[in-house]
Amino acid sequence: MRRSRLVTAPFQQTPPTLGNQYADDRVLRSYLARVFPADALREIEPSLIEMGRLAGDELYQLQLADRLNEPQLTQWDAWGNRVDEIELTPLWRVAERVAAEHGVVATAYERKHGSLSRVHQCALAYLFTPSTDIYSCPLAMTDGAARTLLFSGNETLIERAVPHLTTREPSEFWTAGQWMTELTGGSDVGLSETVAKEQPGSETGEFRLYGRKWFTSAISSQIALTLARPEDNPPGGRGLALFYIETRDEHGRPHNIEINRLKDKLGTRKVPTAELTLNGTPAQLVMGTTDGVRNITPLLNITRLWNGISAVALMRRGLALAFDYAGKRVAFGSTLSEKALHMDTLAGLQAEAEAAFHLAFYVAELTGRIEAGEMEEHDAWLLRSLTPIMKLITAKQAVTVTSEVLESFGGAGYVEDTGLPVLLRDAQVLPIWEGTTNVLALDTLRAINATESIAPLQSVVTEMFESVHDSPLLDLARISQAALTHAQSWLHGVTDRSQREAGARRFALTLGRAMELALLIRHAQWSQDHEQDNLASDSARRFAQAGIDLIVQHS
Ligand code: MFK
Repeated sequence: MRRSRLVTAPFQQTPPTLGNQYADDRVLRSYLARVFPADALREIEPSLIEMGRLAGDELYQLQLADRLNEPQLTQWDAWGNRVDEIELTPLWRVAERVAAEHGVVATAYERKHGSLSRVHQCALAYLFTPSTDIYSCPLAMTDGAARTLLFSGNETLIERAVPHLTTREPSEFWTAGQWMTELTGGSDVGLSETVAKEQPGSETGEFRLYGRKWFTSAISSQIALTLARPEDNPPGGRGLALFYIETRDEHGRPHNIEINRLKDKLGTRKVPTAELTLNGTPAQLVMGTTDGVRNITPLLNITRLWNGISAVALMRRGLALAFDYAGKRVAFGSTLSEKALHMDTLAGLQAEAEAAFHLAFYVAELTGRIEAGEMEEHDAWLLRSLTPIMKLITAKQAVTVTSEVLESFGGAGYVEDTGLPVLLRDAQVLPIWEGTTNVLALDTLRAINATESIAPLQSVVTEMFESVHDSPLLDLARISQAALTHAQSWLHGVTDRSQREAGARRFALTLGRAMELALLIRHAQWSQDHEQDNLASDSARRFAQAGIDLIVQHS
């Protein structure tokens, strides 16, 4: 007699999935409902629903399938010719088309909704970014280059490049690089060694550039803005000039540019970041023969905004997956979503992400108001001071939150083919490029130094609290205000240069957390009043409990 074998179905874990990334995003939808007039929101919503669908479905599936692909550099062809061709990954090729068609850059320049078009564009970028493996990098620089060229008033270059940078037609779309970093430094750009030699007889500011660029992201771009020192100019940032380069000649070959190698990076591995030698690269002056560092700052400020939007986007993606998984994963007799500690942990991360979201989008609002000429009192000061603060704090939050998200999956979060580890690796670039935390903390001091006071920040925060009437929220408002008062007294009290510098990071982070809390409280009150929703209030409470004031005396 044959013995019957007991057959049990093997355990199978249901993986996390994503829905429509716009429809499922309480924070984004609630925020847009507050800042957009209802008719304008109705107009922009189809674009967000469509981007949310792509991000949660086709692009996400492509991203998972594309995991092992990386850009390839071919330096020589079979016949010994130097070609320096870059082959992008399949996902990036799709991302370029989708970005153009959906106006992920263009929306800000079409300005169909005045200053709020910048917010609309950032919402599209926020949805698009986590499913496209840092294609946000070339888009950020494209946006920054368009902004910088428009600001320069150089009509020849504006006419030549801006229509390409801001088009929705994929075949016409150009992206831009931002080539600043040299071997001498990523932060101290004034040390740049690239030399610019004026072409004899040139009347239109034509130069040839000679030097090495050490960390050039998205080398596949059609144009780049870069810095070089015209011969006989003095050292330092003032002696540099801002140049416009078209990277390929009429045959599609690099324009006297050698791509020495692609960088072997911890993350952002789909981004073709290269070391270059400029060997007589034709370049045109953008605005004057000096002050290159100052003249490129419009680009820096736009890419820093993108950095913040990318930070909140990566946090959102991690949390969307973690919350979904918590409903599917069973351990010790129940789903993780029924476990108080697991959900408490996720709620703490959600609070950080939500606070960061409001600061990043507030800087988008300020950027939009300045671009559209709809400035309110203090806006210019606020934008200059809050851009570095927002960039540095959201980047740090992204690293913390994505690290915790991986942990919330246990071992699966550490295994590459879940598609989870890349979140942390990509987040880790955010505090490094576009100015490290310390460089931006010092930039914050420089921005504030002119007035030696954070009074404009205190006054907008006071204004924000005028609409707050819920008693627990008012208690939280006092925490934000107390942190700002402390920061102001630190600024007045610490006059020693070295002590001030040593405390700059804690000062900037305190301003960032106080501002994030204030924005979260204002929104939470609105959400209580208009949506009868207390979730934002819960996040505000948790965020405040995690600590706002990080300044230690005598630092
Ligand atoms: C996901 C999206 C992310 C996008 C990815 C893009 C990938 C690209 C990869 C990269 O290229 S990363 C490299 C980026 N590099 C940096 O971000 C440089 C970091 N270093 C700094 O930011 C330094 O603070 C800085 C180079 C600006 C200091 O240079 P200097 O030579 O010491 O200049 P200085 O004297 O401080 O500033 C010159 C002028 O610019 C001053 O104005 P004035 O001439 O009127 O006095 C400054 O006030 C002004 N300025 C500096 N930073 C400014 C600014 N103005 C407005 N906004 C700012 N942020």
